[in-house]
Amino acid sequence: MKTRAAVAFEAGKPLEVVELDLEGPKAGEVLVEVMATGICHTDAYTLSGKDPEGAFPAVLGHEGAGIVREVGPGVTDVAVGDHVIPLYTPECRTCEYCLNPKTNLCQRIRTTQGQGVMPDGTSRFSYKGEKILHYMGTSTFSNFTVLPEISLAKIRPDAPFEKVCYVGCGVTTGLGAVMFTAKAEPNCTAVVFGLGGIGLNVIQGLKLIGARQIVGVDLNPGKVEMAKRFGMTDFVNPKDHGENLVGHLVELTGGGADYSFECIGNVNVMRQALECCHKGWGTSVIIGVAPAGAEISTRPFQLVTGRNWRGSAFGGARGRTDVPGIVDMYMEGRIDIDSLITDVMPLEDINKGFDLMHEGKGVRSVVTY
Ligand code: NAD
Ligand code: DAO
Ligand code: ZN
Repeated sequence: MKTRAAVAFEAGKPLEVVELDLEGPKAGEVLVEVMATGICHTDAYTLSGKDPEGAFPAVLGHEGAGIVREVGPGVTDVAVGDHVIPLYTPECRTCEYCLNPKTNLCQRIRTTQGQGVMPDGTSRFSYKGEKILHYMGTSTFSNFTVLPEISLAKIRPDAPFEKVCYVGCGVTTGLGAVMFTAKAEPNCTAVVFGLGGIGLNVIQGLKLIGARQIVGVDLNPGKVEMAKRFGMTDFVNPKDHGENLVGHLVELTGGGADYSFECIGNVNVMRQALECCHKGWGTSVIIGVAPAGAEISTRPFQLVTGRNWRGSAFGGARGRTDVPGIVDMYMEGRIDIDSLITDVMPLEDINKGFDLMHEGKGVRSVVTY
């Protein structure tokens, strides 16, 4: 079949909207009509050419929602007509990782997904006879895409695609870092570094679990209003505190935060996030993706004296198990997604969505097909 797609032909160049050839699903695979997709920093990072795993030409996009249109042989867990969210972190439920409750990093298709191909080692996309690669196992910048069955979360049919696509990455990453990775408790104190599309979802996760104090840290005071609306209790601009930012945060939280979250991808901030945690028990969760090759540092005594450093991918969520519940939370009005989707555009304008992100305008742009 044919599908309209925004293709990354080369690193550092705008996406080109073209018509691709798409082969149907093979064994264990599913054809999905993508109805909406968010544009995330990770797509921009890969497009920039800085992602060591980035390969071209490829169909990027990993934050989508859509409808199952065809299933390949042996597919049992989804059926034609089901509404689904593609998962860049799959959940096979049988690999060593899925069987270990300490991780969500299913490894069933890790190697081929990283190479931009389906589990059988081939791509379903092509253009004028040349192979086009998949991306993160999802490729949601195509109106139709093929995914392994284990990379799909089935969701309720009344959820609006142009909102719940954001659950495919940003919402789950933020809420999950609080609920699944940190397992933060009611009445805790927390510091959130970076009040963008991820940090705001961390804040709403903290509010949801009943955190007592939620301190937001950002260089941009323009982020304050939205962050307050989501539950931030105190705002700190690093520019106002120079070298004493950590000391100020420790004082503000009465001895250090129970939890901190780095939602930027800056290794210097990661250090501040660890060091503003409470001696004896404070846990800092790294969510931001730092540039390739960057390294973190601190004095080991920070850890000897009881602070903990953690990392979180996709919020520690197991996609097929946890994502439907997060969609339910939105539909029940327990979390806000609408305010975070600040621009909606057709596929033809997808490069404008990337421009808005680079300019720091809005929170999330969504493409509807
Ligand atoms: P964003 O650009 O929307 O937000 C970043 C915020 O940080 C901005 O408000 C900016 O003003 C602020 N900021 C920048 N430098 C700062 C500094 N030195 N001190 C304080 N504030 C500063 O980005 P986002 O979409 O929220 O993504 C955040 C990070 O999370 C990115 O690195 C992204 O790649 C990563 N991410 C990780 C996962 C995961 O599973 N771990 C998933 C999605 C995204
Ligand atoms: O090595 O098992 C693995 C997969 C790691 C994927 C982690 C992805 C999280 C960070 C990227 C942000 C995605 C938008
Ligand atoms: Zn698995």
